[in-house]
Amino acid sequence: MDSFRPASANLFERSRRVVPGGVNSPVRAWNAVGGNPLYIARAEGSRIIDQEGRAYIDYVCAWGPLILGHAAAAVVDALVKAVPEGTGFGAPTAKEVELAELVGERMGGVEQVRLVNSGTEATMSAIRLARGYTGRSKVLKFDGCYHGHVDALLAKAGSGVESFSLPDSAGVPEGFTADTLLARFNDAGSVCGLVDRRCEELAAVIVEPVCGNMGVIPPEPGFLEALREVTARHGIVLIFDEVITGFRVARGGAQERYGVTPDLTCLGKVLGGGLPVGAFGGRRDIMARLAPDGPVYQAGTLSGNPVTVTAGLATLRALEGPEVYRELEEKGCMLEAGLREVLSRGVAGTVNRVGSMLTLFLGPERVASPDDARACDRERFARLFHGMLARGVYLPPSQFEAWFVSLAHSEEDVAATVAAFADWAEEEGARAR
Ligand code: HOZ
Repeated sequence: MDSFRPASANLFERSRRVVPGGVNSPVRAWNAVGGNPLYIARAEGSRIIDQEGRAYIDYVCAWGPLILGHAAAAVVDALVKAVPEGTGFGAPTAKEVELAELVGERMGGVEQVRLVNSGTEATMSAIRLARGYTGRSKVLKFDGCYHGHVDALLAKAGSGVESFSLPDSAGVPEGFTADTLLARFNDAGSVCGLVDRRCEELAAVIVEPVCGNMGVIPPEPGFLEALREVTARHGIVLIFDEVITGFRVARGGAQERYGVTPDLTCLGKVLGGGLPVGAFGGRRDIMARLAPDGPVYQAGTLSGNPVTVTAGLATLRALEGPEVYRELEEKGCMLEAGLREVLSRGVAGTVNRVGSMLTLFLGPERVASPDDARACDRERFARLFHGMLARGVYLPPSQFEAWFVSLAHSEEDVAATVAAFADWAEEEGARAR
């Protein structure tokens, strides 16, 4: 029993009796870092507050979508107004049209978009659509890129799969991944060769433009451009999974930041301001293959739910001006600089950052590939996680996840985080001596 957090420990014990592993998504069980997960009572701005009433500076931010921070007034006010008007109709609404227009206006390549309910649904549907559009069956994904728990994409996936060291998942018949080819992220030469050889079978190449589920790994210069060129040359659908990066790393997502336009884009929880939602969209001629206009079936009762769409509209409207992204960049930069300064005092590791998403890797001096990330010191990360928690900072409970800075994080929050890291590093150094 965790005597410091008995309320969370009690809930975890109760939960384990009625919920598999005690959680509704594996990484939340803290298996990668040990101990009992915090049970969150509420959250506000940059802070989550646990069942004991303790507040922590939060860098999970619901795994990315809370760019405005927790319980942002713009989102809460819109929801308070929308909920009494009805929580679901299973019929079209004006708001979903507005949201589709807004997404298209921000991401030039998204001429049409369809809402679904999660990032997993988005990638699953985008792949079916790519196959229906091209009449080909194979899909190429990258080692370490995670696209939700779609059967065909649970091959060498990152995120929770990596934390648990599962190469794959049980329950996925061989045939389901037989059409999935694997390539190395940031290795343009090998992927282009593979695509050239298998082009007649390949329907799609799917990639996280910034790898966010092996920790943050930015694309090397020219990598995304090479994917764009080789897929266009062979009529293969290039899919960007922007579930994490969309509207976070730039107003128009990673495709704007790196200047590479995919054929299809998958979006996730940010479109619902943190509520359950996803979307996929892209070129009109491809999207036209979807039912009811085309032969590729895809549907959902909760798709375009008026409450989630309301939260998404409020979030995107609040992320309007360039100053918003400047501020996110500055805060991310400040956190990176502070962490690096502490590393320079003799802690082995590095920081990868793209805008307001970053990962502190303990061990290697450079992480440019999932293999580099796998070489990290996971035990040390577990000590870091608990050391930071004890100092009031809540990190993702795995070395292989991204940290997210929101607009609600103040400079004082960032400075307190760096001070906590410095303090932990000193304690860790003393422990090693
Ligand atoms: N693997 C997800 C983040 N990359 C975790 C989602 C969750 O537990 O909510």
